[in-house]
Formats: sequence, structure tokens, C-alpha cells
Amino acid sequence: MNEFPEGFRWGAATAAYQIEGAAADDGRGPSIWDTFARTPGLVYAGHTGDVACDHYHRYPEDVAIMRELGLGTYRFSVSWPRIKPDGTGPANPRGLDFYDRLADELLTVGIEPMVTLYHWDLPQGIEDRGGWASRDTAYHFADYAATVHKRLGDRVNLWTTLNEPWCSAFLGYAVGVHAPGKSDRDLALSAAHHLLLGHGLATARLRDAGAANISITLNLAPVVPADPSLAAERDAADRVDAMLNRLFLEPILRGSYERYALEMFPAGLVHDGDETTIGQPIDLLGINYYNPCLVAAKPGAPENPVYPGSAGVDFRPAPGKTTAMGWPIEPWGLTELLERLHRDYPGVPLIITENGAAFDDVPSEGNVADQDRISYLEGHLQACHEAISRGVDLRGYLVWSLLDNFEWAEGYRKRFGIVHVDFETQVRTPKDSARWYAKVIEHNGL
Ligand code: GBH
Repeated sequence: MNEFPEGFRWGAATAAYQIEGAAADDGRGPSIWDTFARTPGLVYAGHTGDVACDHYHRYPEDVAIMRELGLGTYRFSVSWPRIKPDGTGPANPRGLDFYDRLADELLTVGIEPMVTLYHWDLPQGIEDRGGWASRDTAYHFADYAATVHKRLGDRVNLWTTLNEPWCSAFLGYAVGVHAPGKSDRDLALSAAHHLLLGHGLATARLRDAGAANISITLNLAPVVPADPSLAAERDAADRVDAMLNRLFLEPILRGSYERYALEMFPAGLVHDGDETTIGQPIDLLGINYYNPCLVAAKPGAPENPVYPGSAGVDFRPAPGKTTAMGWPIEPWGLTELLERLHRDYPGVPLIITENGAAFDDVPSEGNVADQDRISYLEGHLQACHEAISRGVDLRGYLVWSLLDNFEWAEGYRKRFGIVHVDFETQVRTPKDSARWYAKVIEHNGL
């Protein structure tokens, strides 16, 4: 039996726009994802988050499921446009009330809430004033963060500023496959910096207000050269790593951008003092891991806009099995990533804030036999255990996701949940993977 350290956090994660629905309830304002999803052709089959899992109304049932599974920690996000319908100004108390009820419901059954302040649902009013490409947004985010902390800080102990700023910046502003659907390199690089600045400013506000556990969640992945013996391939991998991983890790954990990043940024973007703001201490680093990135050198290949500086890089599909997203299943990448973080940024405790997979689940007679998901989770948990045995300070593992939900541009057709959701009836059915995970939690290991 592979046992995990005492006190290891076991749980699951979700995000507001992906599960809540209730898009017009209690004074919620529009977010960039409402706008994006309503624009024909951008989300699969015109799906939107208007109803989603109707979690806004069904949260007591969902918390009861979590309790049955024995989850110790539940990571959810707060919807900024519920709290500030236009993005700035006075708080909407009815929006705060929802998270207040949710936190209480969780605490009543002994589940620790972990709050992410931003999981991609920027208030449309802020986007209309430039969105993350505008410096002001970082300051508005910090104000909003302080508002949420003021209301929930007496009960919520775990705070995360941002979820995956790389996705917000590059998927949202460089290639437009995510909201707000823009395609402009300088906007994307500006967004990356302002997201990081927003993280730093919010961290300072939370710290001043007495928050003890502050984190950020990054989507990180090892970038692997197809032929490591070739200098050109190692260089290709290094340039992608610089934009996917180090663009965020370096300023957050070492207090400065690399020269490579600074040279890439539009002139005047980074002000004096910004790097100090971004680099103030955090207590925990959240990692979302899905798969490694395999690259080769290919002279003349155009730059992939989500990795500025990647001209001449060929992105290779990994050879092995993939999930329903087409993402390679490579658990070793998680061990490698954890060891690298431990080595390069020592002293920061780590937590897996997302890991999981979509598969084409087929419900039959009230059950979903998702052996492929069980194998995926088992492999990645073993990878975590391996990293811990090599000295990595890993504090927890949260599966993505508790529920099947709105998978962004894929709509509802990709299912990541350990609990199946019938989007016609809103009936929840724990899959085999949920029962398997409950046993892992019970035994604190596999
Ligand atoms: C997360 O993002 C999100 O936080 C969450 O909301 C979402 O539902 C979940 O993952 C599942 O998508 O080019 O084929 O190697 C995941 C971000 C970024 C992960 C791109 C995979 C590369 C795929 N992803 N990435 S590939």
C-alpha cells in the first residue's frame, strides 16, 4: 500500500461558470464567458453556462455527495460578476450570500473550503474597459479580492488568487479560443503581466487582512525535447518552457522576470516595483497538471501564438494513449514536474489543485463504469507518491472535477466529473471512479 503523509489533503475542484448556472440570479452581472458563449460558433453546439449543473440552487445536494465520498477539501471559485456585477464599485450582498451559505454548508459537514478568486469569468464591464490588457484591471481585482475575503475570511482558510493565468492571457487574448476571444500578441503579453500584478496586489490585500494561506494556481507541464541530444531541440523546449512555466514561476517565486520575457513584453508594460509586488511570499503553490508538452525543432515553422518566441518549434502529439480531449496520458510528467519545482523553487509547499481526465462515459443502468478514469487517477496518484518519496513537499491532491460540467469551448460534450450529471434532468450519479476515490481517501493511499 502506498500511504500518503499524515494530513495530506484529499478533495475535488470545480469553477463557478462551469457549474453554477443561475446566470441572472440575485443581481449577477454578465461575464466575458456569457458574451463568448452567446457568440455563435465559439462554443460547441452553442452551449452556455446559463444553467450548467444548476449548482447555485443544488449546492446542498452536491455538498452531501462530497460528504459521502469523504472529501476533506473542496476547491471552488467565486464569480466576480456575482460580487460586483459591473466589476467595480459596491459589493452585491446577495452574491456574497451564496458563497456564505456554501462555505457554511461545507463546514457543517467538516469539509474545508478552498476559494479561488478568479477562474476566468471576468465581469464584462471590465473587459469593456480593456480587460486584462489594461493595468487598471489588476487594481480592480485586488479590490474585489479584499471584498470577498472580508465576508468569508472568518471561515475560509485557503485562498487562491488566480486559476491558470497562462490560459487567461494566451487562450483568451492570443488565439481567442477562450473569452474574450481576442488574437493579439501584445494584448496577451500585457494580460499576462497584469494578471500577475493582480495576483501580487490581491496577495498584499489578503495578507494585510490576516489571511494565512495564500496561493496561486498555475497550469504547468514539463516541456520535453523529442531528441534531447540535439541542441536545437533543447533550445526549442527551453523557449516553450519560458512562456508556459517560467513566465509565471520566476516573478512569483523569485521576484523577477527573465530577460527573455522582459524583451518580449511591449515597452513600458512593467513598472518599477511591479516585480516586487508580484514576488511577495505565498504559502502554497497550486499546480494543475494534465500532460507534458513534446516539442521538436523545425526550421521555418511559424510561431505558435500561445508561446511567443516559439518560431521554429514543432509541437508533437505524444505517442501513447490519450483522453477524450486528445491529451496524452503521461503520469511520469507529474513526478518530473513536482521534482523540478522542488529543486528550482525550494521551500514552497505544493498542492495539486487539478488533475483528471475526460472520457466518453457511457451510463448504463444507473451506473458509469469509468475504468479508464480510475486508471488515469491511479497512475497520477502513484506519480505523486513517487515524488513525495523523493522528498517533494506535496500537501494535497484535488481531482478535476467533482461534476461533469461546462468544459469551456467544448461545452457539455466533454465529461471530467467523477460524478455524472444528466444535463436534462440534473440527476447526479457517482461514477465508479468516485467510489474508487472514496476508498483512496479512506485509506489515505492506494
Ligand atoms: C483546466 O485548464 C481548467 O482550469 C479547468 O477549468 C478545465 O475544465 C480543465 O482544465 C479541463 O480542461 O496542447 O493537447 O497538450 C486546462 C488547461 C491547457 C490543459 C492546455 C491542456 C494543453 C493540451 N489546459 N493544455 S495539448
